[in-house]
Amino acid sequence: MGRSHSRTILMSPSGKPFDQEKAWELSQEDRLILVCGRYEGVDERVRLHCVDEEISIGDYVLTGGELPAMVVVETVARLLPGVLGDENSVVEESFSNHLLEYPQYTRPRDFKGHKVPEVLVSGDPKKIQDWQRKEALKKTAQVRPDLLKKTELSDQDRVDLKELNIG
Ligand code: 4GS
Repeated sequence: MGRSHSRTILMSPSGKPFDQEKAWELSQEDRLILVCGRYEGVDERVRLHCVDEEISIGDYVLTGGELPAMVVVETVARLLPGVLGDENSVVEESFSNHLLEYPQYTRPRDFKGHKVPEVLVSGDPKKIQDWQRKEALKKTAQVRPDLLKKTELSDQDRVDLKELNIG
């Protein structure tokens, strides 16, 4: 395989916040080297001369960078071809960029009187898709309105958001 290009990343609270966009970017690399400090930060010379960039998984302090590294590995790995069973699911996911997941339902259709929404058992894929998109918009608007600023909204999305009295 020869010496493929690699990117060396230091896991550190002073790094750039890790997000899905960064995960997509890293998934394009031939290889990643994730450097984890333990207890203290790493030697400044390592940080300055051996590391391409610093990444943080969030504003809190852990004992070591191992768990942050695993978070990066898990997030990036599932974007690589062949890791998830269905390649399309990751692509579909990228269409709902910056939206939270719509509610999921499985069997049974009636759980202690709580029914699966009628539209989901309608067998109409277009109707189901529209419902899921609208629910994702609703959920995001309610719990993470900040994310919506980055979402690519269709005309229908804007109509739906207005209707929900949030947009
Ligand atoms: C994080 C973080 C972290 C900081 C490593 C104290 C040991 C520890 N790394 N995102 N020294 N948050 N690292 O807490 O990435």
